[in-house]
Amino acid sequence: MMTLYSVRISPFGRKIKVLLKELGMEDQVEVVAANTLEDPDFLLAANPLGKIPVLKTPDHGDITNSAHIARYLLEKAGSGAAVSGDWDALKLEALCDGALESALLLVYRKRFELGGGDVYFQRQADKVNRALDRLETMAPDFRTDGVPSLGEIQIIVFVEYLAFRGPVGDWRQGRPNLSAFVDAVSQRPSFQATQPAD
Ligand SMILES: N[C@@H](CCC(=O)N[C@@H](CS)C(=O)NCC(=O)O)C(=O)O
Repeated sequence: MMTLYSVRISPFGRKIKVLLKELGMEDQVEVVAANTLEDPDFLLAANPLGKIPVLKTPDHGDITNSAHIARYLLEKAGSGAAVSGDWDALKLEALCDGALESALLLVYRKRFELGGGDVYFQRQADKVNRALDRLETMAPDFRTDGVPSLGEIQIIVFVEYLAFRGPVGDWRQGRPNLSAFVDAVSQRPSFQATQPAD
């Protein structure tokens, strides 16, 4: 049994939880809550950056960074894995992860009541909105049937985090194709069972 450090609200952790469900590997991983704000010793021992998710593995120790954890799980699932991690999927994953990093900075700004830095934070909001605009242009090519790719998983995780925390307003505004894709795919049990919550 492997251990995943995460919490329900974490979008990077949610990527891994959805992936585990879609790969049918959920029973191989126990999820242990880690509150990053408290910097618990067990988390810092596994990841000096104090970030989640972390996956404790029998063969490669503590793997940090959700993209690497995803790669590890896809490798374990083997060539017949239900979820695609091809280059298109990896590029989409990177776009959504990068936009999420910016969204998190905006959320942390509010939480820690950081004054100043307007130009810097506006740049973060611009990154989020440009990523959404790019996804809108790509959306007609996304599949709405079958198991989503790793990148498609992270699109759902990204926009549902935006909807939950609201750092940049309504992501749906002016993005009908992306909205249609999200409405169709987010109905899957893997997403329904991992909805963001505090
Ligand atoms: N690139 C990392 C980002 C991880 C990340 O930023 N996680 C957030 C929670 S969603 C975190 O741990 N934040 C606490 C902190 O930055 O101290 C990944 O993909 O795993």
